[in-house]
Amino acid sequence: MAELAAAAGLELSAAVYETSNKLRLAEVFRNWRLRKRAVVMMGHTGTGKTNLLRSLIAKADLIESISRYCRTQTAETCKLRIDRHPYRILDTPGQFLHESERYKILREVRARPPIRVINVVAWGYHEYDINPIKAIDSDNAVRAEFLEEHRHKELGDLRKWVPLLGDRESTKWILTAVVKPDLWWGAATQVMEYYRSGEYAREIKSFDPNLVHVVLPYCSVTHRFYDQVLLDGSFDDAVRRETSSNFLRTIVKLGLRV
Ligand SMILES: Nc1nc2c(ncn2[C@@H]2O[C@H](COP(=O)(O)OP(=O)(O)O)[C@@H](O)[C@H]2O)c(=O)[nH]1
Ligand SMILES: [Mg+2]
Repeated sequence: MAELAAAAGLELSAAVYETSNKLRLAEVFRNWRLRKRAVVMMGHTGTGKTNLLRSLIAKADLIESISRYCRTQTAETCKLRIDRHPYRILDTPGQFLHESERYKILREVRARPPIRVINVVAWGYHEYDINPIKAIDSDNAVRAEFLEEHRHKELGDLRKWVPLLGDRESTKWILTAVVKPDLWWGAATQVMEYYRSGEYAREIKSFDPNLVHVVLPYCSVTHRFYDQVLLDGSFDDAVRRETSSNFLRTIVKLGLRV
């Protein structure tokens, strides 16, 4: 390059050349680190993937100041820093209509291991574009059959995407974020047991017993279900702070696994 510049009659000092080389190396290294910490986000429509991503961008500040930016307005791919470490998070569309797109993304990710997954579940509290009457009864209580049906959808999803991940060699970890604890915290023991060692966990284990699967509660936003259902009062600010920082610290710990 220096020779070319000289041939073209340009003054390109060795120092400038060296610096430009270093800059390029730094860029290559940065990209490599980003690729190393690429995380794909899975979860059914209305579980809370996009809110989780937004919350991570904002809350990461709680651990350390973070420079962050989104590539697209819809935040399909977001770069952010958690505790100074860079991450690239892919927010996959969860709608039925987008299913093929979602699996296409997963196949692409699989072609470039290691795969890291943030899997968003919500104990069946999926909020999306339907008539709220299907989810909530006349006493403003959530219908048990609605929650059950949507937990079933979470399991159905899992059965489709886990086999696409490949084995433990290609998949470093799955972090299951059980979101919306502000709605179900009173039943936390039952909820966490279901995802950590119950039916949900067994489904992942049955595919590969060695997959690293970590399950943590996380509250992205305090919000009444379909703007109607009262929040669970036991999920107060202190619990929220504790669960949030635990979640972020875990991402950092897991992210450093190579
Ligand atoms: N109560 C509560 N609602 C949440 C939480 N996270 C997301 N939501 C709500 O769930 C709905 C779906 O969230 P969204 O992020 O769009 O889900 P996505 O379809 O998976 O991307 C929205 O109405 C959110 O306000 C949470 O932690 N707590
Ligand atoms: Mg979304």
